[in-house]
Amino acid sequence: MSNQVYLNGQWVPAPEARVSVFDHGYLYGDGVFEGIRAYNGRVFRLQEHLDRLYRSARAILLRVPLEPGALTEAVLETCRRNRLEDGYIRLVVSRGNGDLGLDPRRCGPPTVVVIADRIQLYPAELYATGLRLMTVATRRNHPEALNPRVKSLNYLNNILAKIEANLAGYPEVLMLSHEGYVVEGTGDNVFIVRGRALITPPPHVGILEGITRAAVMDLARGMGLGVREAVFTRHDVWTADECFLTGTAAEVIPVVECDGRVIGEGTPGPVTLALMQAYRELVRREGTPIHERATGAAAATG
Ligand code: PXG
Repeated sequence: MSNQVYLNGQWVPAPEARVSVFDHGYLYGDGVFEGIRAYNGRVFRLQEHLDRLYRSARAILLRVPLEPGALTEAVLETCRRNRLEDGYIRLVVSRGNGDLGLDPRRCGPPTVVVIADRIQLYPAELYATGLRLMTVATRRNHPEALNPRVKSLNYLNNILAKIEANLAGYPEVLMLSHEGYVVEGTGDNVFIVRGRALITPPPHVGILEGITRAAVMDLARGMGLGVREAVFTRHDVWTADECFLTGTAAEVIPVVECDGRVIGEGTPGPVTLALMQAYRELVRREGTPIHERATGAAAATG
């Protein structure tokens, strides 16, 4: 049976899940999305992902045509119909069908899509050896142009950075803000470690407020580590004790080199390893159950 995709209130087989070429999501990248993980029959931080989707939509004056309860159910039902217990969920809301002009007032109802599928992971050995990164010339969007806090369908900025990564033979890269501060990867947040403290860029400098980032900050505080949001430069990455990236797809992944400079000992450090482990335990413990559990066994939502 082919994958069942939620499209505007109905589930349709993947090959028939089509949107119009007049959809402003297609014509202009006019819309918002979320990438969500399911682990062990539970959707991790579903509420936080939906909250971020509604915030992104609000920022671009896009009305999500479903209430949060109905959208939650659409996500869970898409998982059930695809027998998804572990995998990746893509939620997309675009401006809908319009004409060839830019004016969003000419668009029909927004298009809502939920896809539940397998996940493409980084190779396991990268978690053991750590990533080698470089910084790229393509700057992250200026927050007063397209704010990176909006998880919009317009990822061209990040795709250009990814192309630089591909051309240079790197699996991921670090992007800088227009002012030259380190902000994030193309699809991950960045942390540096100094002693027993984590430092990660603050939202206002122009980052996506990652759900994984927030979870890792909480875990770190629970482990007695310092956690600080502050701007930093490439120099701070090169001279950090440790560095790692966080994201729904990547989880917590060590970084051992940046721009040819070896970070710390050149192997994943103790703080990073502890957080990787704590995060793996967290995702298996928490989440919104995909199936109702008759026993009501203590499955925390979140
Ligand atoms: N920054 C950016 C720019 C992102 O797109 C993150 C940080 C991490 O956020 P979460 O909430 O996932 O912890 C993201 C999310 C991919 C892919 O295929 C990754 C994202 C989005 C779409 C695709 O790697 N990243």
